[in-house]
Amino acid sequence: MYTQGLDQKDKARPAAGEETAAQQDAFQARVDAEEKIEPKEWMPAAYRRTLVRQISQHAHSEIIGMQPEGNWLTRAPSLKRKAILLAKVQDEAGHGLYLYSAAETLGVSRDEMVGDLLSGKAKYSSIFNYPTLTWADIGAIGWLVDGAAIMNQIPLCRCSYGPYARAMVRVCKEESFHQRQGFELMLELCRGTGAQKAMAQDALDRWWWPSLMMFGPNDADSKHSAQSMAWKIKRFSNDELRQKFVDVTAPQAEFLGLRIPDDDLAWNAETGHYDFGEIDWSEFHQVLAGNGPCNRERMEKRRAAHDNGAWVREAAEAHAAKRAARDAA
Ligand code: BYC
Repeated sequence: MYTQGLDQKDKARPAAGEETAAQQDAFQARVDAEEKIEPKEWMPAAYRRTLVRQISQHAHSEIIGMQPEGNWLTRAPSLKRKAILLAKVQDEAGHGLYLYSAAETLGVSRDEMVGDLLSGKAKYSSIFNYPTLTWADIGAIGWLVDGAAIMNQIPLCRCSYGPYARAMVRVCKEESFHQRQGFELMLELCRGTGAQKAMAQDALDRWWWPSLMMFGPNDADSKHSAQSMAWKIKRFSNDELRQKFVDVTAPQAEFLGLRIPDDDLAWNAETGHYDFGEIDWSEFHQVLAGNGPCNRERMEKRRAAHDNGAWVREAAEAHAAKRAARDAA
């Protein structure tokens, strides 16, 4: 439905060199007036490219993000936990699909986007290159990873590009359920035996820093932020969102009786925020370069799933062609 009519080459799409200053000014005025930009309306080529990059990477993250949690589906400790985890992993698949659809409204095909992921050209979130070693990791992912995702995604509900903003409304509702199930799982472990609490602490120790990296490089090193904020794709900078996440999460860790693995973490009454330690950016860059603990495994699995699903895509196309022929007759 999003892509209706996009198969006709749309006149509103300029080549970068053809854009006039007047067009760009008029576009910026619309953005400044908080108007939503819709698929067939004029937009600068760079705005379109930025959105395709961000939305497709976001979609890929949702799809690759099913793997670390999927790892525990057959080993969940009870039927209730299994049902909850299954629902969550299915939600992530749904998010990926809304996001691919939102990106398609910009004139890029699903095949192109998936091709870029499979060839290694397109990124996905660094966080999904870490392993899920124990059941507590499922709690830590819900609490921290979905918690960080919501912090980043709530402002995206006000993104200037209509289809992305609208997709985010539903995604955020589901993510907040995910975050709460993760926190509740951690709470149950923390109120359980000593061994269960130790497992929860170990998961926090391993997921804390990678969760902070989800927000991207520091503002000074974020090459896209200034332009994305001017276009109101991003509403807050990477560092602002990271700080909000730390401020919300530190008291939750205290409530759980867990220690965040950062000696520099301390409440600062003067700023009204928590101070926290320096992120190991060399680790972040290694993960982005494909050298994280699970990058290769994640991509191998995704490629295999894509190949194994070829017959489904072929069958769907054959079915669509048959229906189209029947309708035409
Ligand atoms: N990992 O200039 P910057 C989820 C890249 S899924 C990998 O600050 P920008 C969930 C960045 O792409 C969570 N790459 O960029 C699913 C850029 O490289 P390129 C995913 C990263 O775009 C299942 C370069 O570094 N959420 O919620 O202004 C289970 C410079 O960065 C990362 C989204 O995708 C990273 N962490 O800001 C549970 C949200 N950080 O493209 C949960 C939408 C940065 O030039 N995306 N890079 O080669 C965004 O909000 C923004 O794209 C970011 C980065 C804040 C992530």
